[in-house]
Amino acid sequence: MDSRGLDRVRAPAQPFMFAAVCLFSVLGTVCPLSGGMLFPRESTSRDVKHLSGLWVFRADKSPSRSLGFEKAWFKSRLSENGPVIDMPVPASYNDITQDSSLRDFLGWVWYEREVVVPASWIQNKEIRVVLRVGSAHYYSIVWVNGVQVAEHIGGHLPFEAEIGGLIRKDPTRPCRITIAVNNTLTLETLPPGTIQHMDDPTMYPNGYFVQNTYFDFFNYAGLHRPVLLYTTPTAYVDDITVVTDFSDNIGFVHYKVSVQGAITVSLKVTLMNNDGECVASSTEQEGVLRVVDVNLWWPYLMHEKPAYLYTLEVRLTGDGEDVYALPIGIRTVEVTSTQFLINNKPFYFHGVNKHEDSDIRGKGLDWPLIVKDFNLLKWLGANSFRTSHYPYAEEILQMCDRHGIVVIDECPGVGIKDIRSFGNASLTHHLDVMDELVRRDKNHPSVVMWSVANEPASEMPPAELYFMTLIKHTKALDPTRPVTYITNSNYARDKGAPFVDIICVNSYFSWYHDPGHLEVIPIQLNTQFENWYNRYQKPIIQSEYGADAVSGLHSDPPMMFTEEYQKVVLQNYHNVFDQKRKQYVVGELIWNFADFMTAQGITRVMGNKKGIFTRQRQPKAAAFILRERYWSLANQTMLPSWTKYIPEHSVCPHLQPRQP
Ligand code: BDP
Repeated sequence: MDSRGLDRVRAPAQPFMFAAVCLFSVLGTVCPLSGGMLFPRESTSRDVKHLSGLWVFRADKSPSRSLGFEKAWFKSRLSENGPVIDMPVPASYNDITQDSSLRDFLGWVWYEREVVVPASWIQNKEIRVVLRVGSAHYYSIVWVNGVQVAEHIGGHLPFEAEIGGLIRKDPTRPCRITIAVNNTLTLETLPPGTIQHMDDPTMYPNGYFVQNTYFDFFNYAGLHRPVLLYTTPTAYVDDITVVTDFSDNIGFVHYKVSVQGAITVSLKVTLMNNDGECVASSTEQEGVLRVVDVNLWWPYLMHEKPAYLYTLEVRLTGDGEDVYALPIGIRTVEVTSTQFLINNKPFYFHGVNKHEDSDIRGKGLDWPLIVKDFNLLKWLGANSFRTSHYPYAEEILQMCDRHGIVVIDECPGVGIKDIRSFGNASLTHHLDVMDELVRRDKNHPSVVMWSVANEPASEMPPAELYFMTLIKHTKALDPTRPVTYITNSNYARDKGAPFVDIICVNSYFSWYHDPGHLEVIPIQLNTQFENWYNRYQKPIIQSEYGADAVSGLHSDPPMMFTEEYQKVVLQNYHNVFDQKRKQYVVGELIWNFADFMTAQGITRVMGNKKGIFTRQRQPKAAAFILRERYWSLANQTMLPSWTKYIPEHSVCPHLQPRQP
């Protein structure tokens, strides 16, 4: 099958930049990509036009999957060269129809949408019109009125193209946007996968092939996040980088603004508090703003007023004017040999691992689901989550900033199991993805750590150079945040652990090991922690643990797959966490927040059932265990100054405020 470019030869790895750990060198080195990727926001100088809704769609089911390119489907309306169906955007296409061949489709699908562009955008040649795709899984090519404007590899990060010139060429016709998306995964994509051709005619139909993957979630595909058009003046604010710090009651906002299209740059940078009052300002493109009586950004449940956000408004003046307002939080992050510190105070992660996953929508961004999930996180008393196993939508990180939910931001380096995925081409792509991820997420106060991979084969010999390179590169991009990857390998054979700042370990005692034997958990978990700590003297997060439970399945005494068994697994883990968190364990993240869809297989019953909520977000028994625990942890770890807090919906006695 034609994977069109997924196997193309790539340029050699770019030289690494080792930044000195000093804030100004940070600002000088973050993101070697050309151009910024600021989230599109409306302002007095910028319009945003959302293209969410119904698009026209066709999967290219031709044997080679390349009919669309042979017949140039992008040159005219899709409906003119074959049958089309309605397809909502954003959404995965897989679960939208009754057609299993579309659910399990491999290859190119085609989306199209015609847009009427406001006349003012056409007439005013002093504005840029930018087409932005929030994410398209996995490899995509974009045309506007038949002309290719963008190509992007990678399924979880945004990309853009300036299309003003093109749409002005023929202002009388609507602007036709065509996007072809291919979900094929290869040994060099992130995540990796392989295509297996089944050539035995006695067993499989002619031309039969399957996609093999090495990760445990359904490879949903399509236009997963919003597609939109936005405008900027031709002289515009292209990027902003912010690094924050504080001393006593003074906050410091180190910022750098990058401007494009202006001959001379004249700027006004204003920092506003959340009442809209100016607290500091400057006219320099790069500098430090001093904030007296600073309100720090604190995690949820750590402080009376968590998630305090300021607004950094950048106003470019001169021939035209551009205004961009970036929400920022002032906080610091630091790691010692036994602690994770936020604003110099010990922070204990009591949270979850998630997936972007729900009925019908698959991995499509859905506001009701996002808000429901945040309500559940807060109900649970969770203060954090990991974006297992790929970057989540920016809209979700913005919610984290606003609600004080701390994030371990993971790149899609999941399932790196085959030795061929440790080659130069894979590494180069992995470095590129980290560049894109840091460029997009560097200014989120909620993001406190980068995870470069999940459970790679980190005991294989090439893993040492691979992870050393990757982690050093990520630290050079952003020396202000710790970097890790998630391991399930043997502590003594793990090749990348010397380079991480924090050890993140996944383990499934009494599930994948010693199934049914709950009694082994205390000893095995204790041994796990002691081994890792004694060898590396770095703080440890239990980044995954859990057990499948089919909602409504019961057994006492507990048996695997029942709600009781899931509960008891958790309780056994918690007893050990309570001993070790007094020493060097700095977090516990349950696997998983909610049940989620996987490929079909003999160990999965309509998906992975390790959720403490069902896929429809209803609680299993384990959710109540975790809720009690998280609120009790919150009451033990919140700052002493905070004594007035009474949680809403509180029913448990331990939720009462602590006495001074
Ligand atoms: C872990 C993986 C996660 C799986 C989980 C499981 O990191 O993606 O879903 O196992 O098997 O090892 O439930």
